[in-house]
Amino acid sequence: MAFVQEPLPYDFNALEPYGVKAETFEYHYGKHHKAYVDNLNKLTEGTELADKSLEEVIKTSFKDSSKTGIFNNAAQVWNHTFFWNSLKPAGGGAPTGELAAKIDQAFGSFDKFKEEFSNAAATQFGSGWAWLIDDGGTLKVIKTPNAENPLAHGQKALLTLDVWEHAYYIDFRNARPAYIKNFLDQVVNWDFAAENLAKA
Ligand code: MN3
Repeated sequence: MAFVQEPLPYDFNALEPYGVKAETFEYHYGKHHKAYVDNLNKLTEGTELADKSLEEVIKTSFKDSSKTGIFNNAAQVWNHTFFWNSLKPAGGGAPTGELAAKIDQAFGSFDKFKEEFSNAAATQFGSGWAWLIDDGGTLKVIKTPNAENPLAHGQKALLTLDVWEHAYYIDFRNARPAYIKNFLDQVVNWDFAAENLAKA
């Protein structure tokens, strides 16, 4: 059974009014994300990993230095699907309920969280990801290089932002801070983060 690219949870042009062009999804979803899926299928075809879940492939290959290529592609497949869901049209605003309470508890306030998250996303040198995670009941902001993700470390991801240059070059050119601000102001999907927090 081959690994499949999950459908984008909205139309390519759904985020146009909120700072993210359809062209970004044509490249980022249509070419970059698709290439990770295609590469993963090529690398695992005919091996025992081909029949494992994507999550199992990520956890297994992360610990095996002979499987770096498989890890990189598998994690990038998962990371991008998670990232598409971390965005929504007319997103932004502030979380509510238990998620809001846990953010206040961990960071002091929502503004402090935004500061810490923005800082992590801006200072990830080169390619990588910024994450809000639930680490054994405590919320944390972390950044990871390249394809690395919380799943590989046994942590629960709540939300992510792709800070590879390919994620923002069409909309914001080299201005990563403007891309981060637009994410938090206009497209971040707090409903998705709250759903992840509620999962066992
Ligand atoms: Mn990307």
